[in-house]
Amino acid sequence: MSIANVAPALKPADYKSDTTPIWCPGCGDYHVLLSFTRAFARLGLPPEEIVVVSGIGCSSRIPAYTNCYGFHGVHGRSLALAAGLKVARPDLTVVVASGDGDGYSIGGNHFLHACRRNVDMTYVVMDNHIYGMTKGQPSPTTEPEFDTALSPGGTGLRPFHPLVIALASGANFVARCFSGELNQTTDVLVEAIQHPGFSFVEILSPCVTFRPDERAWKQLVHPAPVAATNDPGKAARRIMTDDGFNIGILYRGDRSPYQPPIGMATIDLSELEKEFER
Ligand SMILES: Cc1ncc(C[n+]2csc(CCOP(=O)(O)OP(=O)(O)O)c2C)c(N)n1
Ligand code: SF4
Ligand SMILES: [Mg+2]
Repeated sequence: MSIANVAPALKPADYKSDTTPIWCPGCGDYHVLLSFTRAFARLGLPPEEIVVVSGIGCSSRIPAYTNCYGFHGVHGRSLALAAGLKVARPDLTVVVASGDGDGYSIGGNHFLHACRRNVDMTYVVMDNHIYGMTKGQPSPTTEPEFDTALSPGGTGLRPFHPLVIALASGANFVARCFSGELNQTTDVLVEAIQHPGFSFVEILSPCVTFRPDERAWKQLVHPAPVAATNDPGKAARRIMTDDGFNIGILYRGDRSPYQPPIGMATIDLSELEKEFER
């Protein structure tokens, strides 16, 4: 093989766009972006074969900061968009980025059905237990006693348990990460992208502006004490009873990914374009 034919290896910087992130200094999402670019480089995927899809929120700004194809969609609808894209273009690697408000509140119903459908894509939720972009309203993962001017005395509401909900709904890969653990988050993303079917990765990513208390997460996280299982019952029991801070791959399933029904008309994208032009 001639050396001239060997494509140079891509580096994480090759997946970054020229757009400078406008996240607050210290926001956990900076590290999530780094994990994305490192994972893409490790997988050696050409940027034009990756699509990063998102909804709305600070976390959902991430497609603009990568050099891949991107779609900054409407609030809570990223999964519907991404599923359609992956079914039409199975050759592309589809990674969806969301936040706890975008993904579990307005997009909650789509989350359930995306897990159930098991389309081969990776769903990353940057969970900071708050609506960061709109200045600190409680989200479905905010602690009931979290007391602010926007939720005086706390909401008193039991938080949502995204990992158990994902498992019960049929996600084929479930992991929890912490943005500050860059190497581990990169390793998990590489596996999540490679795993067939719907992979769900919840990344605890502190909002230093509206949840300065989350700086303490760095001291609270610890590696999951047991290896990932392929038994959803066992995984659910472990996740239900853990302290919410064990990180790593918690479930690797073996369901076959969604395949469009045999005989389904193939989509002629040029025809679709003509429809839009009318
Ligand atoms: C239909 C609609 N409703 C409400 C909003 C306002 N809004 C923008 S971002 C957001 C919450 C984002 O929270 P989260 O997904 O947790 O992202 P974060 O900013 O914390 O990363 C809301 C309610 C909107 N843009 N569109
Ligand atoms: S408001 Fe919070 S989530 Fe948004 S950029 Fe600032 S620190 Fe990050
Ligand atoms: Mg949030």
